[in-house]
Amino acid sequence: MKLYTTKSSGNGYKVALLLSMLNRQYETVLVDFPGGEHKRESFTALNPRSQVPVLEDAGRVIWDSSACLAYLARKYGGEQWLPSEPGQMAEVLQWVALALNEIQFGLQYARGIVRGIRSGHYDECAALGRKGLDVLEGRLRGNDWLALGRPTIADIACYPYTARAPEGNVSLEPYPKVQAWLQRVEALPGYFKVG
Ligand SMILES: N[C@@H](CCC(=O)N[C@@H](CS)C(=O)NCC(=O)O)C(=O)O
Repeated sequence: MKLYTTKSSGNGYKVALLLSMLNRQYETVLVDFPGGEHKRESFTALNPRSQVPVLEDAGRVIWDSSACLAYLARKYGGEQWLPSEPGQMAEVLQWVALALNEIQFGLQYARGIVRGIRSGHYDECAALGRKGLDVLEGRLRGNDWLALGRPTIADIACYPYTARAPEGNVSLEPYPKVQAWLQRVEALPGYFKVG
């Protein structure tokens, strides 16, 4: 199995985290973003969006972190990380949707603007990110995990850019339940810190 990513990609990190928690062996292929490798045909043949992460497994190519998480969870994780029962699956996917909207276009993009690797309207991104954090905080007031009362790909999908929110000048201080949840994720077997 191969994971195409970069050293600083939080989306790649999601996939690496689940692979580690599932105890799966894989090869990391670092894509040279400054050199424009992701825009070349050799890479766009894998992902027409020119983005990491991309997963290659048994002749199958999967792009987008959420699709990679779903694939790995169902193929290697039994019923734990993404159950097949429709209602339970939907509960998990609601939170994956938050990761792909408020967290990506809010917290991830705010961080990218602060780091100078993305252009855009910082205030709008930060406000959207805080909206996502409000939703997380509300959910975590009565729950240890985002879905089903246990760790699932919902937590893995939301973790990296929530943890990195302060790098985008979005403080986590107003979000004590979110901070406690980050620590619970960090205590899971197979967790590793990036970088
Ligand atoms: N929704 C996508 C977002 C992927 C994404 O934003 N990847 C970034 C790195 S973290 C990237 O490849 N950016 C390069 C670009 O968009 O040109 C996912 O979850 O995989």
